[in-house]
Amino acid sequence: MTFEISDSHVAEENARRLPALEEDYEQLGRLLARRDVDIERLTELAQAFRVAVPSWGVGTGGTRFARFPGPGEPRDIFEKLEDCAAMLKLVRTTPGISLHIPWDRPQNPAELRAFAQARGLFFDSMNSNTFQDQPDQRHSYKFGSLTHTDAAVRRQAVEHNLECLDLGRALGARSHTVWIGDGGSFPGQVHFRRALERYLDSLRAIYQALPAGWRLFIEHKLYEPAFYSTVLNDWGTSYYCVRELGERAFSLVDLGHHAPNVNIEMIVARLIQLGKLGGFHFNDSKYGDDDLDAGSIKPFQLFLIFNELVDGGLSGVPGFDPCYMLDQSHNVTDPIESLMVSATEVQGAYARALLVDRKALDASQEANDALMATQTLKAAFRIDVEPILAMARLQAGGAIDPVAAYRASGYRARVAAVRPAVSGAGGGIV
Ligand code: RM4
Ligand code: MN
Ligand code: MN
Repeated sequence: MTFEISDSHVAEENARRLPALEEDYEQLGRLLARRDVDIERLTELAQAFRVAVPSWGVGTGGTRFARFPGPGEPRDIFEKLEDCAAMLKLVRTTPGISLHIPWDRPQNPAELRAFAQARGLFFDSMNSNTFQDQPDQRHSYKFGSLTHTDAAVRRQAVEHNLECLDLGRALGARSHTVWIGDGGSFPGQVHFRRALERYLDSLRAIYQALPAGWRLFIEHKLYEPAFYSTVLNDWGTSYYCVRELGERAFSLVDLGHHAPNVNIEMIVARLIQLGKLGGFHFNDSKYGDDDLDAGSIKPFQLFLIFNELVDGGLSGVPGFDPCYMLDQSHNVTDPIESLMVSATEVQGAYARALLVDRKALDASQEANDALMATQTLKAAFRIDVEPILAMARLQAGGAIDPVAAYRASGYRARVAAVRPAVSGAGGGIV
């Protein structure tokens, strides 16, 4: 493998940073011991954390306004997997890949599966795309796909999802994620109730074809590309739909798909309580579905979400097994760097949520002590868990400082030399 970041490079990089890490880890260990927390145990839990990488996240960056291809961008799914392997080598938490079809449709799924396996990667979730027209497509999705008024268009959109299931089966995937752009841009354009009925009809056909052991995730979004109304607009509608569909259907929460200021951690708690939280698309945003790096704008919100997840996990809610995935688009950064930083941000939010003194929090809640309750959360949020994450990576064979090790490896320059610039490769536009 020409582009591999070698073990010796990682070891060399780590050797320089090890003394400082050991010092910081020891100091943090003492601080945590005073709170009755065993740092080794926390490191083990952080090490077991996993978050999947989106195949569309390593491709060409850009916004809907323009694309600015960077050097050495992957030209096909194999090169995307090479980039994912580089990431995995350094952060150790990202073996799972979410695959977008048709952007990354493999000609030969068995070959792609073997290629991934050889690099320690596997396919996690399949993602359908009926929000864009493809060149060879018979019916247009301009006025909708799974909810279109014309049964032939709906059928075509269902067929596409069935193809994703077939491909996913061959690739060894274990879930399917459906996000549609269907909705209306003008009042009156779409009959709200009939559109939702059509959505459910189409989803039922997809659900019935779900391979054994798979889960179906549906992703709500309040607006865009439809600007007035969307068919699957919020978590409540999503919850209704997954309940109608059956026990293998779950709601997926994309952090960018809510109105500004919506209390997402509370939505997470609701879905946990109702047994229908399927998973996440992590990203961050200031205004809309900005697809910025996880934890880059609202790290406290990310922590509060993980606070609910850890709490849900501890209370043994049946069927609680959320699937963590990143869903980002990178406009001004190297996608590999952004995805590595995002993976560690998410892992860090998890580690900090594990540090919440739950007994103290419960007691404050029962006693209506608002100040101490919120201080209990803040006390965990304020702890810098970086030494724990770095130690977890080191022990798993990764890099103490993934971005520094990546930059020093010269990976980007090496791939740029053999991957001539292409414009418009791979999705990430919505
Ligand atoms: C959408 C949504 C989907 C993702 C596409 C690329 O806004 O978040 O999850 O598949 O973007
Ligand atoms: Mn998403
Ligand atoms: Mn999105």
